[in-house]
Amino acid sequence: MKDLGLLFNYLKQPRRIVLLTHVRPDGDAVGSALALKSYFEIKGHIADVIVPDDFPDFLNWMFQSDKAFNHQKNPKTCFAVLARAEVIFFLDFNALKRIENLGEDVKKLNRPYVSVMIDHHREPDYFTDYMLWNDKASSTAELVYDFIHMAGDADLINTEMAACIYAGMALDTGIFQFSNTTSRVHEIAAHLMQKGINIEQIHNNVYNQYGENRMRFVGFLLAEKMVVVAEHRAAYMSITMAEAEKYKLNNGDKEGIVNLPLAMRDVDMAVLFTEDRDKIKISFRSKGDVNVEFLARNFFNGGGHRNASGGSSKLSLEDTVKRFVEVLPEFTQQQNN
Ligand SMILES: [Mn+2]
Repeated sequence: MKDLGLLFNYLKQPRRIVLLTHVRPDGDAVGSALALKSYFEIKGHIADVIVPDDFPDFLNWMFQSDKAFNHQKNPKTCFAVLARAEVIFFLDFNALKRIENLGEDVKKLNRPYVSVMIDHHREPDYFTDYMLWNDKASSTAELVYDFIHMAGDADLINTEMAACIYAGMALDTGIFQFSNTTSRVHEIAAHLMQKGINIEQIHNNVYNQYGENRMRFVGFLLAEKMVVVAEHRAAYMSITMAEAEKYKLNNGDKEGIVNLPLAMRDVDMAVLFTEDRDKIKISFRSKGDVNVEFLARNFFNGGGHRNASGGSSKLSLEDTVKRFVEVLPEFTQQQNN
């Protein structure tokens, strides 16, 4: 692994930079990419963001979010942008397989480029020249802040960049409430506030964006679909494609729903199964020492963080849920040992 100082040196000349996020990009991924885009542009580089697929509408307020290239919608343009990159940043993910088809395009590049990973997920693949990786960091946005700091450019952070970094940290910490909320996170947030961001507006933009359909859907899900497994202090819910259709759920409407059961006193783990065209997507959330990363990694081809992980399954929705219920006792026992 090369020293970041060499990278900062390389970036003294104007470069063509491409910034990539993981699939189904969240606020941390998009905020990190857009903050870096602005930063690199201020520094005189050409910087393009490529997302593998759509990001949620509630991130559309982010500065230059309309400039991001969507690989799923415009694969040819994206490949052309990628092919002329001198530097590629991999943001908020740590293995090429996490960006699916876009990762295949990266593998096809036949000219040399400098590669940089900035990420905070556990167990990275070591596939880049440079890494700013720390699984103790709250978010990739926090590491993006550190990156700009290390480059000696904290003064260049403007209001738009600050808002993107702040939103990334806020979303990955559940608005500064999860265990990854360190004093450092608050220090950075304080510095970003000094850059003139409007916190109330950011929170309204990100969180208070429910349509009536989504509000009613959440009611339906909690009333009709949530299953509480009291003896394992767990709760799970599942969403079929037909239900998503019936309630006309938009991209992003399922965000955050997985967390809701954790508001119960006697629940330490919440799981959401979402039926997709070719697989079941699974989100895991937990409180305290309950390590859902272990569950996601060992049973559902996923991973992430101790209290927030993702996975997937090729079984049917019904069989995926069945499998979860089957492995739950084994998992609880592991946790207690
Ligand atoms: Mn993240």
